[in-house]
Amino acid sequence: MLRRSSVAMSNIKLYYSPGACSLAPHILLREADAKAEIIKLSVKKGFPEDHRDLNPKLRVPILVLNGDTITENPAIMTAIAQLAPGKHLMGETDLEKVRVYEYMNYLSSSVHTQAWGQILRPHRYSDDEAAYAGIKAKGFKNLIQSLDYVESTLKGVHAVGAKFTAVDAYLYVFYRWASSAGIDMAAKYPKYSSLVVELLSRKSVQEALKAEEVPSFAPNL
Ligand SMILES: N[C@@H](CCC(=O)N[C@@H](CS)C(=O)NCC(=O)O)C(=O)O
Repeated sequence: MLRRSSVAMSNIKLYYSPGACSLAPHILLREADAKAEIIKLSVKKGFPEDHRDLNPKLRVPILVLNGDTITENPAIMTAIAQLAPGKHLMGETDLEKVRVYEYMNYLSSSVHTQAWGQILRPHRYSDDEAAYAGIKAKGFKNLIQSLDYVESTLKGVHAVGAKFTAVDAYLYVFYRWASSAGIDMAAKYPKYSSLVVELLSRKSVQEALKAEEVPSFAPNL
């Protein structure tokens, strides 16, 4: 899919899987108003073998920027933010930038890899199938702990500073997943839910959801 853009002369491809963590850089590309090809690569049943060369780690998102392949959400979102420096998508002040990296690394490691990895992919934590139920249960506890933590950090509408940053887009991914897992996000996490209400008012988010054909999990506040 191609879009018009103010970001000149870059050749950008983003490989995504619907509703996966790749939704965050997808939203960010649209916030950056970048002309990009958004390519669906569903990993629901595992990473497709015929695309192994794209990323030997067998994961999406994958950003190909002027021929360079970039993986890992924090790196990809940094690269996208650099396309539109005036938008300060990684924060504006020095401290905001530090906070953005602090948050993104937490989301990528403790929340995604640890909690959600335990819940969705317990086989990564043990070869013993009998251990899976315990690993999933611990993952769920880790998830609740991380959602509580996120709620405690939200002071204004946005996660870092007074404006939208990449962290907001990333937080939306985990909000959707938690909602789909049956957690009553609106009741338990009102500040996180207010952030999602703000995100859903953004054209970038609506366009990304539409393109990926996934539901918004809009909170009923
Ligand atoms: N650390 C990577 C994690 C990427 C990741 O785990 N992506 C998932 C989708 S949310 C995936 O591609 N899973 C495919 C699989 O596990 O087979 C990042 O932050 O980009």
